[in-house]
Amino acid sequence: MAAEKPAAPPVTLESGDGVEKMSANERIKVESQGLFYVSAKGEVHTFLDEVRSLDTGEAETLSGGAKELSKFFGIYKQQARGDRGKKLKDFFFMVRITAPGGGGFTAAQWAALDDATQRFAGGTLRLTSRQSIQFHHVYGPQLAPLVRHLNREYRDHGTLSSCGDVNRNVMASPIDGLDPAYEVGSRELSEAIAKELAPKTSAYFQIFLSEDDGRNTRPINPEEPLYGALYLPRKFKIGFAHPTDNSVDVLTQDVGLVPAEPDGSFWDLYSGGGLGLTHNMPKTAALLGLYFGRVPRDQVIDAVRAIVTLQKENGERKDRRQARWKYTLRRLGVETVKRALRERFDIELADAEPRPLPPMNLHLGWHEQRGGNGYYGISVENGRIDATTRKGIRAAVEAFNLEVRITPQQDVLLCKVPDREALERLLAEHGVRDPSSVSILRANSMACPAKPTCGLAMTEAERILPIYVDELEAAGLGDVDVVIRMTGCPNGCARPPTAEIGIFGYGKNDHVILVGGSREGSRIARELFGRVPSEQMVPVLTGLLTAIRDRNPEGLPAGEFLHRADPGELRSWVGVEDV
Ligand code: SRM
Ligand code: SF4
Repeated sequence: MAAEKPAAPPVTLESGDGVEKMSANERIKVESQGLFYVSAKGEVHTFLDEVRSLDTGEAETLSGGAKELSKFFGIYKQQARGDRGKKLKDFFFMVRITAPGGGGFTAAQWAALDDATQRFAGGTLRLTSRQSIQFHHVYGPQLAPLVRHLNREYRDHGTLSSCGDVNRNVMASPIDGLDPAYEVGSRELSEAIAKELAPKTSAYFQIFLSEDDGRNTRPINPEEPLYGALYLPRKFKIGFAHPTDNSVDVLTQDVGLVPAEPDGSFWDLYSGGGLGLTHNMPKTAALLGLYFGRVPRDQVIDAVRAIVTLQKENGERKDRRQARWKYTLRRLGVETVKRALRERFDIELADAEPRPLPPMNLHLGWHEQRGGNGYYGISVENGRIDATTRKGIRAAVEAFNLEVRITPQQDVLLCKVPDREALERLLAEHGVRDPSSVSILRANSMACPAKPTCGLAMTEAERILPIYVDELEAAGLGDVDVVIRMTGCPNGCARPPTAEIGIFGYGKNDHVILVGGSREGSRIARELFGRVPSEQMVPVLTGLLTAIRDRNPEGLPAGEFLHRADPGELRSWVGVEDV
């Protein structure tokens, strides 16, 4: 038998390997001099040159090099996908904003985001699983005007670092500050971290915001004091739970923080979570964060910065599939990393018993709000706000001067509502669906965009899951309280590996089905079926939901029931032995 090939030694900043040994992405970053220049085949031009060509319609889309840099500015090059997923010659962009802690948008900010939808993005507004917003179908000439609009009307640097090899949108439980019982100050921390870890070069300003053409021919300030010229090896994610709410799925984050005291004075620190994997590549895996210990509030930002620094120095820079912190951490060893935090970065990381994780909550309907008002959660299926709901939310936000937050389940919270009845009346007049009329099955479900916009999608997700739910409801299963999450590929954007039933695409027509995640996000679900063709999906889901309802005499939560059930027996109950 042939011996297994030994793993190649990592190529990192620490290993001393030069950029020529690293991946093409690393070369693009370093040659950009702080995201300013695009180099291709010996020729160098500015990113701004490409934006100008889009403005005039001379170019339909960005070049390959610019595409990689554009992510740091919150921009994704996309292409429509037709029947059978074939890429069409219809180029556009997806633009994502940064919204730490799910926004807390003022009425004026929400109006600006809503206006952007109509003016620049073909009417699309998509809430994301990291509490942000994406605009799809942004065509070349609209790209820079959209970014400028968001900066002017929504927030300074409003799309910077929502994508790219940097820290991404920082998540925080959307009820912090609203909940009357506990306030842990996680939204302030998420804002502070977003600011601390945002890229610092002048490129974004020079490319999109400055009108001084004469000064935009070379970078004014290419320096990145924290990241350096190569930025991070990969994306980096941070999230804060609340004492009663783990909707941020805290163990799936690169750094996850759970309040250890009810006032947020101490935090349990977890690190090394991440969900993406590649089919048939066992060295990739969905992994949960590991417990490190407890940190005082005034050192949370220092601890996060220290972990980012360790990832910058030690992360793999040749093989991007091995470049996430979850792999770096396991290669270095938890004890080594903890020691570095304590000794090199002076973090007061105390050994402790972690507090139990709270469950994920949806926050739909009415809730008492700290300070007297109420907040109201509206269910938005897969985060895709249709025109009716969009108009209704806008009318309500403007009529009552509401604050808007986005949940990690892609839903909306309308906050500081002065008059509950008046709000309900106005929303009903506009045809916005009352959350109590949405089945628990549908409200719990979540899917990623997949086709037609995502270039990595293998199968459908956002467009097909509602159809499956229709059929399950029609079969009388809408009351089954189970969390189903579906994605079009194993990257895990709607977090299927921590769901009670997780589904992700495999090849053009098949799906992997995982079962047994927990409401607390404390387990990775296990694979029950490896290849379920689309035609079999409804029978398989019907079988699973029927088993949860009828073969669960103790009334265990769905994830617990599926976790404990014998896989062979579960398959036979589903009535599909082997697909
Ligand atoms: Fe994601 C890439 C959409 C949350 C793991 N994700 C993508 C891209 C940008 C595709 C691409 O690279 O070309 C998708 C855009 C599709 C489109 O047409 O809009 C995309 N990801 C999304 C969103 C919109 C899904 C949603 O249903 O809301 C979420 C946007 C979050 C945000 O606002 O920042 C989104 N992505 C996630 C999550 C969940 C989370 O962060 O809580 C994950 C799993 C957690 C993790 O990171 O491990 C996730 N996305 C990925 C990966 C796999 C990363 C990996 O380690 O392997 C990719 C591909 C990549 O990075 O190479 C990816
Ligand atoms: Fe695209 Fe895959 Fe993410 Fe879905 S999970 S949005 S298909 S990358």
